[in-house]
Amino acid sequence: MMKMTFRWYGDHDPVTLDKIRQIPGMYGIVSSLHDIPAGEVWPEERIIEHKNKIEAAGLTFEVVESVPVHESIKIGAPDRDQYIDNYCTTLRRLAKNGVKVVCYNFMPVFDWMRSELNHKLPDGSEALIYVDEIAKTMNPLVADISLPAWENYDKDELKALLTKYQSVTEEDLWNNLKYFLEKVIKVCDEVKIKMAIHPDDPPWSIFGLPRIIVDETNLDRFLNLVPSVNNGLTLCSGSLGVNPKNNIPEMIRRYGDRIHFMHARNIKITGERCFEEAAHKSECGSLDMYEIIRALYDVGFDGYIRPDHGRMIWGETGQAGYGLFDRALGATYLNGLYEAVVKNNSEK
Ligand code: CS2
Ligand code: MN
Repeated sequence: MMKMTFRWYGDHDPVTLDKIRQIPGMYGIVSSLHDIPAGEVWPEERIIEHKNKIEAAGLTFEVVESVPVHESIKIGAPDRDQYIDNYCTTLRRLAKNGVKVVCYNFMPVFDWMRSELNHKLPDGSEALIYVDEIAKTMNPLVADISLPAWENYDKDELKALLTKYQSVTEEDLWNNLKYFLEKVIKVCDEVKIKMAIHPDDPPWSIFGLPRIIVDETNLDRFLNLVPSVNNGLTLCSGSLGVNPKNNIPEMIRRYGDRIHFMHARNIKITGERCFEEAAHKSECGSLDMYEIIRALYDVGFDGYIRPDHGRMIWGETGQAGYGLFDRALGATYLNGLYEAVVKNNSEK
């Protein structure tokens, strides 16, 4: 049985726990301690406080998205061991307090990237879009751009960081990821935490920085870096799916029990390296959401799933991609597909 979850950004999130609990079929919350800088150990009392708040709303706290990876680890800098130790300490504390899955990513400097955050669609809703031509002209060192998933670096810090990356190749990034995983997965095997890497979004290089978690060839390579089941995936349909060569249902069938967390969202490919974030329903975008849910059912997926970015609808304002309404519609739609697939199979 898959477990439906919803991302919550903490006390400052206008989408409150009280609202989230009213979405039918909601099992739990996916969350993080966003004020703690990457690389620092999470204080145990903060973890407990977070868990208690979520449980008081009748929800579970079994998935963290994300424990961010310090840039020194990705760069392979001499101080990385300290940050890896800190990461492991956080994992131990999370496991002790009931967390089962930890989502993270290995994208240099920037998390997900879009060229426009509130693009008006014909129906009046607003969506995040990506147009490669425009993205290529954006320069985070000059322009005043910052996206919700980005760390808040000032321009000097950013410049220093990008300079450090100048000599980091894709192969270096692979080596640094392996080095990180070899230490971290050992701890996960001991404390029973499943690590779930989030694919790069979009799955190609941006701002000249290497990106490696992008397609099937590289996901195969990733899973072989450390063969433990605890070295697994967050399969984000929207991130991988903007490359038409990535067949999401096929990937689900291929990776099966290495998928611990599913981000299910639709996207509409509008050109070469161009896409819009569509409503979740299959006919609204380029992905067949029914086939995605059917593949999850067929591989016996019993992990966590969440709707991913939503559009802004019904006049809602708030954090781009993370309003209540469209994501709630998404959760309900995914639950509906799942119920249909389950019933279809039990009638046979
Ligand atoms: C998320 C990512 O908002 C999103 O699209 O899917 O920001 C995700 O949380 C991180 O990449 C995971 O580390
Ligand atoms: Mn995602």
